[in-house]
Amino acid sequence: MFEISPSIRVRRSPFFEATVAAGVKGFIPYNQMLMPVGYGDPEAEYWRLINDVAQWDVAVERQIELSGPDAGKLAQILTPRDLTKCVADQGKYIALCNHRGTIINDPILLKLDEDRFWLSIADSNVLFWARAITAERGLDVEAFEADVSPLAVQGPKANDVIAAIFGDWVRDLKFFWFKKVEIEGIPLMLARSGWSKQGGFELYLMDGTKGTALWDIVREAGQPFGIGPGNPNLCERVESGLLSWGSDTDDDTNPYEIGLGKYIDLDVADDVVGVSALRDVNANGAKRHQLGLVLDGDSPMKPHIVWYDIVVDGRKVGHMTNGVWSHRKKRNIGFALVSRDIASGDRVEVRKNGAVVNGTLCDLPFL
Ligand code: THG
Repeated sequence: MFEISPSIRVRRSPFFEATVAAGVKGFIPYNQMLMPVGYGDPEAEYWRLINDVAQWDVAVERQIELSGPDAGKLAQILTPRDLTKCVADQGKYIALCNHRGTIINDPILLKLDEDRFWLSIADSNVLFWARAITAERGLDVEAFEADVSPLAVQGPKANDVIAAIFGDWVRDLKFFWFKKVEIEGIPLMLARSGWSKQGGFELYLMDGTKGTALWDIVREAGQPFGIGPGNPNLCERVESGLLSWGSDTDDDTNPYEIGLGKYIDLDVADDVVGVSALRDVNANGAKRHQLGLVLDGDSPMKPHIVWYDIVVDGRKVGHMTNGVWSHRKKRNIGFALVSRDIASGDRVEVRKNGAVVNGTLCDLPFL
């Protein structure tokens, strides 16, 4: 076995000690931090998310703050999603694209005020990008990393847990909206959000010294509802069709290929990074599209660590970008990123480490 050597290069989450105390069994690197990936019983953790409620350390979704008179202008330049109707206390799922229209991150944007935003980022360096664009465009904005760390509470009983802590008003919080709250002196931004389709909240901890205290408050409040530790759940997110940037995307993926076209507004101003490339893609049609894939057979597959080739009639047509045994569909399922001429319903071959497995393409989500 290997171990991760302690180092400043691999930053620990404010919830690190609490996850160790909860029995975390492994981590993956994400945004140069450690993200917990399991507590020893993956299937129990899955069913807890589906039937009850789980708490996840997702501090790796770092917060890049944009602050200053041009912060709103910068936010709009960074994304081809129209932000004119986004108001304070509201969040939006956005794509960040480069000048070629390639998606380089898919953060949640939180609008704190007219001149203050957070980008809650996926696994790539948005701080460098935001600072570069700020300088190139001569904007009056500071971009920096805020001391803010999300703790997700996900599952059908998340409403009950969060209401037990903060009161019943939380049940009316709208999706991606958030509110500043405090519990036992711990400052938080409470948002209805999270990377599952089972419902829930994210508690954005605004004081990195209080991670264990917050973790324990949630754990205590969650006891009557069967709460337990978990992490962003591969099986649930694949069943639900949620994108993992950097796993399901490559260096040439644009938002239209992966079902994010609905978050692209082509009539944003011409100075929005990537919009002119995206207008071309939209006019000419994307080369690839993302579909679901159900493999034949009923023995659970191993986790995916490379993209598998997808072949039709001897022709390579794309890749299977993830794969997992679905506990609800009782089949191995995954996402396919394939040529546009390949459609839902088509039979395909997946080439896995020399072996061939057949499967059928379908629409997403699976459930
Ligand atoms: N939490 C926080 N930040 C994050 C993530 C997170 N940043 C990176 C990454 N995860 C962002 N990815 C997603 C992807 C999808 C959704 C949320 C975060 C999501 N999508 C809904 C859907 O697809 O149905 C609705 C989106 C909409 O229509 O507006 O919720 O997990 N803090």
